[in-house]
Amino acid sequence: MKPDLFEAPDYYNIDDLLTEEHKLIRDAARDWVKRDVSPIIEEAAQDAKFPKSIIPGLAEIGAFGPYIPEEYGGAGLDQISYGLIMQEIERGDSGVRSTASVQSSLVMYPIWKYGNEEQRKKYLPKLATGEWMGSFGLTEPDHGSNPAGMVTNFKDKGDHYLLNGAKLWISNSPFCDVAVVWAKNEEGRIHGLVVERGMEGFTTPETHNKWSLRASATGELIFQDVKVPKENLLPNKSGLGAPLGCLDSARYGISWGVIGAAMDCYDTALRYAKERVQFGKPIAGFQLQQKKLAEMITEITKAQLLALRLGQLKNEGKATSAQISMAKRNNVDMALKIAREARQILGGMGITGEYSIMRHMMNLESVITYEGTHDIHLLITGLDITGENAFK
Ligand code: TGC
Ligand code: FAD
Repeated sequence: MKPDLFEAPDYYNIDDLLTEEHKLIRDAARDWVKRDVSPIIEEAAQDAKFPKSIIPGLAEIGAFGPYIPEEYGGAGLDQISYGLIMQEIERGDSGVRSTASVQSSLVMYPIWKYGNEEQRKKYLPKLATGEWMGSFGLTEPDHGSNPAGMVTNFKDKGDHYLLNGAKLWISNSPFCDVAVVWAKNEEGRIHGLVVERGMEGFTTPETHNKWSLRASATGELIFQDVKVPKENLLPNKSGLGAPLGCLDSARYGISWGVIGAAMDCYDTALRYAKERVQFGKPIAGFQLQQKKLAEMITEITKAQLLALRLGQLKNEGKATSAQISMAKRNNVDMALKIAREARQILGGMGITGEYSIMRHMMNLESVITYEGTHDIHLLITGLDITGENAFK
């Protein structure tokens, strides 16, 4: 892969709207990605292996629990800092950002918000350092967009719960130490349980042959009569709103993250267009290529402003789930379209691993599907503005 020459576009001087702390945190993450992710990520993706060597670095830049209070090992940062860290990591690779999203928003967040003090103290510090890695089991083979239909269930056996079922498409599953699993009790009410590796009957087979998110490990969580201690149930929230609350936090992070992938594609395509000569001049001098590049920077700028405003609302505790859906949907779509256009600017070179664009493009095909598909987020906006439910 070519050396990482990334220069971040900031067409509307958005840096002026950030605090010095935001910029320091962002720049530290940016430097780390350049130093520790860019040199290894293409090979990891080609080999379809999550590069575990980067786990300590992710912890060091605050990517595990950026907004979790420091008393539990988190970085105690605000929501804009969280977004900026996700942006920088996904500039490197969406699969690496996935690992951080899952650890922070889908594992640490529910333990922090829905767990008791003992659970917080037991799990959060180790998750913050990356000593333990987590996964989040909501999706099932027959229940993806409609998690309310889940069949994974647990029964009260007096001194423990007995858990049965299977989760599919689970990021980090093959190597997770703990899994936050959503399952129904005997009354059909959804609860979160922390399942630990080593519990008898709990297995995590890897899903192979993905063309997308190849540097992220994806797999199943299978529960066959797993005895889960009663103290592993998250006591402070139940019902579908509990996992969906975690998704709000992760979807918010994605709305920033994908800006990073888009910026990398744009920056690569702009540099290439200025250097690549055809018909006697750089291809950047042809109107057709300028149209692509001009539209890319316009869309990136709009997405940056959307994410920043959403971050301000999140900091004030005012962001609605529907606002988060709009940003996730818009920004992922923006990034995927930019990746496709940028790849064309590189011609044949665009399909090779010499450049990051094709990898971003393939990754974003997952990002537009997970955490609620492009369609589901449109229906969430539709319901919010009309009051009419078009899901069912
Ligand atoms: P519905 O009746 O609308 O809601 C049930 C209860 O949940 C509440 N609620 C929310 N709470 C918090 N945040 C949200 N975003 C919420 N949306 C709804 C709602 O108020 C209600 O509460 P209550 O107290 O009245 O019971 O539920 P529904 O069954 O009609 O479904 C709605 C729908 C379709 C929007 C929802 O099921 C959905 O979002 N589906 C998409 C599923 C999804 O996003 N799965 C993601 C799995 S995890 C993942 O992909 C990780 S990838 C990670 C990575 O690698 O980065
Ligand atoms: P379906 O729900 O079967 O949808 C198929 C198509 O039908 C989609 O186009 C969808 O938009 C459309 N559709 C569905 N319902 C409607 C409707 N009402 N109206 C109109 N169209 C509709 N899940 C986890 O729990 N944890 C994870 O860590 C995790 N990581 C993932 C990692 C990867 C790489 C991938 C690909 C997925 C991951 N997922 C995870 C699962 C992900 O959240 C689901 O794939 C996603 O929610 C969609 O579910 P599905 O794949 O079953 O598709």
